[in-house]
Amino acid sequence: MVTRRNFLLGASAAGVALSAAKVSSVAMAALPQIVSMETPDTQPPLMPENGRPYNPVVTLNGWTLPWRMNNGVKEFHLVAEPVVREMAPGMKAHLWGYNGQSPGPTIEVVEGDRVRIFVTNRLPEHTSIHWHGQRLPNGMDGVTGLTQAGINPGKTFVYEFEAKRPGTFMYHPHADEMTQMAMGMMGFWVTHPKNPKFMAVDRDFVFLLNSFDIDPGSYTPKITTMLDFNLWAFNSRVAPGISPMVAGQGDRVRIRVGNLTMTNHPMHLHGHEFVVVGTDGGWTPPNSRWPEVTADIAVGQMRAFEFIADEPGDWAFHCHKSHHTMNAMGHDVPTMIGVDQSKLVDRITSLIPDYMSMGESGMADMETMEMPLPDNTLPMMSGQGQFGGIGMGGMFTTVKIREGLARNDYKDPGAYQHPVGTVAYEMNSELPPVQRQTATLSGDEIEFKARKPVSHGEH
Ligand SMILES: [Cu+2]
Repeated sequence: MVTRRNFLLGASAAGVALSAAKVSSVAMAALPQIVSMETPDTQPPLMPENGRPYNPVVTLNGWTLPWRMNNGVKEFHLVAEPVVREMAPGMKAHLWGYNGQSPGPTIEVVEGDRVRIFVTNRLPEHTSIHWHGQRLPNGMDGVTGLTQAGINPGKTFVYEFEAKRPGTFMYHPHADEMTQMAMGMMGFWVTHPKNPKFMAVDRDFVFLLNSFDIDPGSYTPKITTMLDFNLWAFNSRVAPGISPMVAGQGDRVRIRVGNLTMTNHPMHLHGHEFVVVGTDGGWTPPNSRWPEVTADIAVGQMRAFEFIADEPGDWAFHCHKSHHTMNAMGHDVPTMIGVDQSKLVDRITSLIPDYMSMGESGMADMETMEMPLPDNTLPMMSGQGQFGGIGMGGMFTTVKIREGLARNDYKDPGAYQHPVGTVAYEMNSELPPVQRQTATLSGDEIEFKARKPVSHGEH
């Protein structure tokens, strides 16, 4: 893990190395130290040690990039490079990202800051960075060919502009986007308001929605996939690998989400209502907000939700498209509910001994089934809660609300301890007999059997 202290020490150490190695002092002095992250764990908020004060965000399964101050300019160094990202324990993906991870680090600045970003390309092809949603000079907008030349492999470009508008932003390449975004190149950007009291919250979580198509048993995403992705992720992590968002009871919580997938995601919070306080255009005026429990986020959009975490518990927060809460294995599985597969299994297992039938009474058996999976493949619906299998993968995590949490305590408090009498329970009594409509087939009438089409290309 890299701390700000390490970063600053590293920065001064670079100055020492410089005279020893006799590298061009101009070149070395111009480039800030490269700070990299080795773990996909959620890092604690980066408290600003210089510059204007602000209330830092917490990046889900991510971190914030430290900066150095250079004559009043905040200098950051992003390195586009191949990375190995653990998407959940048991599965690593070979992606492209920034500074050791995909997504890259969150960049946090304050309204009015002068920002200089050095972008070094260690990829095998040219790249660029587009600062999605920012007001900036046209030549800093990062569109290869249109506003700048591509950053060739081994080269470093400098972007410089004033962070004018406070709000929620993203960064991503505008060069061979189909490849570079499918490989995981993206990051979050927050411009904090000049007045830290403006819309202050107790906890401010950020993450990007992204998606990958990685065949079971393989490591590298298929970059030509247009819609039929099989790993739906928050910040290149999938359930059960996504950190919980931890909050104290009564905290005002903000969750900022950017969507860099190819489809919309109706994000749904359990147990609370939220309001959308921010969009791509900035903060929404209070009189334009209304309560929601689900808000759709279209492709390329950002949304900021806020709510008072007043109900303790482990509350689900997930995309409401149910195939987005499942992991790889492919979704091209025919619906077999009610189809007797026993004779089929006998016949196939004589050819393929490992064959297993699926889905005769729904897919819930996938939550616990020990399938013979290829290496580096996550079960479709894993994740255990205190009452058993959660049956979710993909875009799923929890908001864990606890009484009396310290203000800066973000560690997983474990499973919620429910007060006595507040958990749904099984009823033990004689049930009235079940009345079912009976089929009245006779003679050569044929029962109609329908099977769902297996393609879901239209998201
Ligand atoms: Cu979704």
